[in-house]
Amino acid sequence: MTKRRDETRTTDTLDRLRAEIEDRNPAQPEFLQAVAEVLDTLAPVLADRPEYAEPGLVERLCEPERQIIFRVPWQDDRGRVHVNRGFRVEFNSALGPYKGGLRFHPSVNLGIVKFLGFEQIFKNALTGLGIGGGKGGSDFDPRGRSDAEVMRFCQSFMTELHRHIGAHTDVPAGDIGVGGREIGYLFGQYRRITNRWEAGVLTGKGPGWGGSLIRPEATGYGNVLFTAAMLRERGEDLEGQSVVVSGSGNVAVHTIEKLTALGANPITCSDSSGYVVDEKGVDLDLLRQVKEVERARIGTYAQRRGASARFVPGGRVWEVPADVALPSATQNELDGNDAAALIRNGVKAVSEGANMPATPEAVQLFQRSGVAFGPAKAANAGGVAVSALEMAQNASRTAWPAVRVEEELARVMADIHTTCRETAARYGSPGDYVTGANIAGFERVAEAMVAQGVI
Ligand code: NDP
Ligand code: 2IT
Repeated sequence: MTKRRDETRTTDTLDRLRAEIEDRNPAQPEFLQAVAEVLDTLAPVLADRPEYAEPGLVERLCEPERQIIFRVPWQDDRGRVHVNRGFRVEFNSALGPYKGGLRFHPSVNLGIVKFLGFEQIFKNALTGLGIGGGKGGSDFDPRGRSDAEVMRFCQSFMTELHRHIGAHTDVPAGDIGVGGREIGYLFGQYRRITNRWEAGVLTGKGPGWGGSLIRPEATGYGNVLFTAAMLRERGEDLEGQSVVVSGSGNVAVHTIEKLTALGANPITCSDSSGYVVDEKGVDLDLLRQVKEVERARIGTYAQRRGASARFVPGGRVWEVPADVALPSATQNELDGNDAAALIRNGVKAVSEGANMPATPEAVQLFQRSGVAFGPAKAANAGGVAVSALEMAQNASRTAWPAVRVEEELARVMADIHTTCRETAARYGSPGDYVTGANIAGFERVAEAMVAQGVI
């Protein structure tokens, strides 16, 4: 009874706080969405642990420690000057150096970077590997740019960013539009400016110069392992299940690879031009040739694949019936209508490879319909977990074999799955991975923030 009263009181406090945050951060809908999704689940833990409900703790958690915005001028191949905007939001370092990727996409703005940095705090806490939360990027559009243009952009971006980062301060990595090529150019410029071979300043490096094996694979592999763990709780496994995957970048490709290895049948992939459905299962070699080697559009896959594949311009993969759905492209790519279509078609599990791909309405529909739902903070934490393992290898000047990294990744994902389940059950929401992930991540950060005082 008292507990319920405490919970009502904390819910009122959280509602007030949410209104204040909305006032203070206008025109940042994605950030406000990410904050609301977390605050909506914290009432039970704040009622249970009064020290975390102390005035100011949640407010501090929702305000970045530091936000850096800078000009990024660069010249294209014809000598024309372009001016982009660069961002790094250093959100929370209670558990370790700021850690999180860089996104290069025309849609990037401060609100997007803040939403991603906020998510990263909880995700990184869930890994248990001692990393704080941050994110960065630019509204630069790499599409159609030559390697030389991308290199000049990365060099200009790092010319400013270098003064803010470091192996013990802030460690960026990749995200949308930033993969091995970009990390290479960024690392080269950092090394040149600082005259330091400081491998631990960036993760996602090439395996010959400080990168960890399995880092490129880790996010997609991790999400598939998390999905398999959710299915196991229901007495099922992935073998023979049909899977709709969105996206065709780093996360999607390695999701498809692991699904195939485990005997599942990934039947779709997509990009912003539309999607491909391939009845025989996506041909990974062809997909990589089209997207990674040629950097072409996804329709090219269907043109070359033959009768089993069809390109649907402008469509969304969620209209294709499947047992499992793994959104792996971008935020808010799966809305209430998409969720309803998936549920109508009998989907059993949905797990977020991308960050915040399902809208709040979609998440609610899945949960109400008894679909197993893996939230991004837990399900896609494999990427940043292996980034932390890359930092460990760099610090000890060693390189682990792929099997060791894969074993560690599997251990971390299993641990996150168990932690989310146990936490959800402890707070009265058994099977609710959203509540489990938010509260478990929050507890770890809150404990460190309380111990370290008001800073
Ligand atoms: P990539 O750049 O490799 O691939 C992104 C894919 O998503 C492309 O197919 C792209 O299509 C599509 N996409 C991007 N933006 C949009 C958009 N606005 N509308 C429609 N499609 C879009 O990125 P990643 O695979 O690395 O990242 C995918 C998601 O996974 C992101 O949400 C990212 O934050 C998240 N993530 C990534 C991790 C990593 O380790 N890389 C770790 C954890 C999460 P197009 O080329 O047409 O734009
Ligand atoms: O969203 C993410 O977790 C990432 N883009 C990976 C971050 C990292 O530092 O590896």
